Amino acid sequence: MITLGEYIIEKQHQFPNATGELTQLLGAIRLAAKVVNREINKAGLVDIIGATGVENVQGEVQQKLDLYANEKFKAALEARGEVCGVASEEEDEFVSFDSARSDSKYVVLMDPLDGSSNIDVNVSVGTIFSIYRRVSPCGTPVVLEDFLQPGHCQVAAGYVIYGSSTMLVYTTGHGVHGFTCDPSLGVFYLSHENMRIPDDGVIYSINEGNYLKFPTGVKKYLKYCQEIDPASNRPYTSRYIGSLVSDFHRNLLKGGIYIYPSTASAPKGKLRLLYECNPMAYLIEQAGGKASDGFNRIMDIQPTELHQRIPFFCGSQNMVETVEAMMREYSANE
Ligand code: AMP
Ligand code: P6P
Repeated sequence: MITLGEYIIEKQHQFPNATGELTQLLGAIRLAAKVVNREINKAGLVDIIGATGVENVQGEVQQKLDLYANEKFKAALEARGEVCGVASEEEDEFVSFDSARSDSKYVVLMDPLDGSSNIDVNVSVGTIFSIYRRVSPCGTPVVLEDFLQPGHCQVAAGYVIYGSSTMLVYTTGHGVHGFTCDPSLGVFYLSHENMRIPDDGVIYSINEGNYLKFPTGVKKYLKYCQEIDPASNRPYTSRYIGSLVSDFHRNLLKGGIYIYPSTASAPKGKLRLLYECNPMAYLIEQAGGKASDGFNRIMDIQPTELHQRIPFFCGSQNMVETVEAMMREYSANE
């Protein structure tokens, strides 16, 4: 039984020149995850459930636990000292930590509590994080360009899923590893080393309520999923939780595809490139899967805005390639 902390330090030793800064940063995320997990598990008992009435930059009403999670992750990251700034779904602009942190070489982008509208109906939610080396000189104030890096520059990425059990899943570019929290001790133990997503799956996750607004290629793919063809294990199964981390985690374990495409009303889709799609894309690629916007690799997209949205196709490699072929075939007429 190896703990998350022991595992992180063991991996650091594979980098003789490592200073321990990334180790410390990952430790801060581990601590904040425990604090948020504790509050989520008793959300029904204390007055931090439900909306604040305040809208975030996305125009979405913020749930109180959204703000709580945002504050706890920011505080843990600032206190640990390895991060010079943070960008968050809950923050209109990036947050530059005080000058004492300007020597730090990492920035963190996060969705502190994704799927939070599910909290008051007791459905799993998650935290998503993405870590980069800053591109501006250490010792100077962090700048927007430090956050607008393509996903292939990520140093690390991961998520916490606050579900039937709480897990932390992360990658630093050497595979995907999952740790399960023992609530009696508040300790994350290695439970899923070297997670791999099957090349094929029989689960598709999409909000079919938007069907009429989907691109033709997506409509064609959905009908493909629903055709009766036992030889290719179709019809597939539709599973959509409405919480990205939950749908992603299930597909990672069982195989499957998650799609949030552009729609007539949302031409860039709903999910955010920097702190939802890029970290999930890093994880899925490290697990042997694929992530695109229907045409291009997510991690090659050059960001232009902090909260920019992007259509998202993510999961088992063969499933993503099948829908990408349909997107290419039918996009010419759209
Ligand atoms: P550091 O000097 O701690 O910032 O580490 C330098 C680089 O070594 C990091 O950007 C990673 O690529 C790698 N590294 C250091 N510590 C770890 C760790 N605990 N797990 C995985 N990679 C690490
Ligand atoms: P819809 C939650 O708000 C989220 O960002 C993802 O976690 C989830 O997959 C998606 O939006 C759900 O969106 O439009 O289907 O309700």
